[in-house]
Amino acid sequence: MSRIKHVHARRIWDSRGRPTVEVDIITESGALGRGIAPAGASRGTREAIELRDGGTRFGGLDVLHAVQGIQQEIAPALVGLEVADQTKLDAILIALDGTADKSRLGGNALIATSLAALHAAAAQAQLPLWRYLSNDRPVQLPLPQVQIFGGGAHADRRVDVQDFMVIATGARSFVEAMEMTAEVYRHAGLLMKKRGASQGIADEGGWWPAFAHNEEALDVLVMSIEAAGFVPGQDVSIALDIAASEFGQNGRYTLGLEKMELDTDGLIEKLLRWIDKYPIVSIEDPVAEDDAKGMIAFTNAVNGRVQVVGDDYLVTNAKLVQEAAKQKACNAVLIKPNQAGTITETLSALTAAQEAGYATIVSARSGETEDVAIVHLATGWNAGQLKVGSFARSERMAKWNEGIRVETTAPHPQGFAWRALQRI
Ligand code: 2PG
Ligand code: MG
Repeated sequence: MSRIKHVHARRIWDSRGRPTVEVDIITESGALGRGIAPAGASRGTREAIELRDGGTRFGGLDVLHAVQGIQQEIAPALVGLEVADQTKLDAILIALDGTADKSRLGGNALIATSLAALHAAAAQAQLPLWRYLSNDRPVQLPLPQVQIFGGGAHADRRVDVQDFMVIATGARSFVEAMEMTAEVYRHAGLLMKKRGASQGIADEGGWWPAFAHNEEALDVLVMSIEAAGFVPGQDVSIALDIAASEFGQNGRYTLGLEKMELDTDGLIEKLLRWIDKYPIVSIEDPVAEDDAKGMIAFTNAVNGRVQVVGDDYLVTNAKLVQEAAKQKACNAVLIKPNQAGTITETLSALTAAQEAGYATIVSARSGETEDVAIVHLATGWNAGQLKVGSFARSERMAKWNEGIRVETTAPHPQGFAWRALQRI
């Protein structure tokens, strides 16, 4: 147990070269915790609001007001507080901000502070974060979802679907999942080059695909899995983030690549055809965040055959998860700490999901940093799954490598959540 002595905030830079907030919290006995806010590009409208300065500097994205708010308002309120009392600390942050969407002090300021306190508490307890969070319950390393092609808002809408990902469903350890993914990623790159479809790398490290239509990405993904020597659907399966809010609202969806406009039923039919044709095990945001009817219809139509993940639709919000569970919309939730704004609210969304029998996937954002906290949250909270982006660029690899460290350093978690998808 130790009290907070210093709270220090600064502006640093994220993986897109944009400003973001970093907070250091130091306890009276000298333990240090550091939290960094990530940033999304395809954001749900109900997420905690990022406080950005506006104006022309750095495209209006500077965070000096958020940093100032931490120094002038948050720091004085936290100094002297017991660092391990996360619930109280987060309640103070929420009350200080005083808005429903965290727009006054900023969700970015709040999550960086909340995470810094969590790290400081773990450091104070002299435990790795995952172990501190596990509270001595048996927990497992998460099953990774890894992006191979980036599209949507992460690649200038070169393809409509945002994330074409793989899940190493045949892996029996985190290390093995990484080995299998590395081979698929490498072969996908070689195949893209051969087809003249390689245009570099998208925001999360996935190949930037010059494909003629969305299905070509699925075809090449299956070919990459085979070229890597794996059986699609057994060893390695496909997960998609459609991120449909980016190309549809009011029940109308415009697929730019296919020059096609679909209504909700049309989009659902298309996705169901993909599920029949390709080894797909997980689909995120299949319809837009305003399309509750569509989400219920899709979840009902797939009837447990695939994981249906709410991201923009549920924005890491316990109430929205509970409502969705009542309506039978989705059967899984993406958990992004900065959508909620504090660690306590993030954990309540995860708990609400676990109580509803939903699968949970802790996720990074498209704008990331060297911060590896999400790997520890996914493990320590026993989330079952982890989504980080692709298998390139150090802001992504830092997370995968941290998972390898957790798995190979004693004392270990109790194995690897290779059955995570079977819970659906
Ligand atoms: C998502 C994330 C990560 P962003 O939609 O799931 O891929 O993207 O951080 O841009 O919201
Ligand atoms: Mg998403």
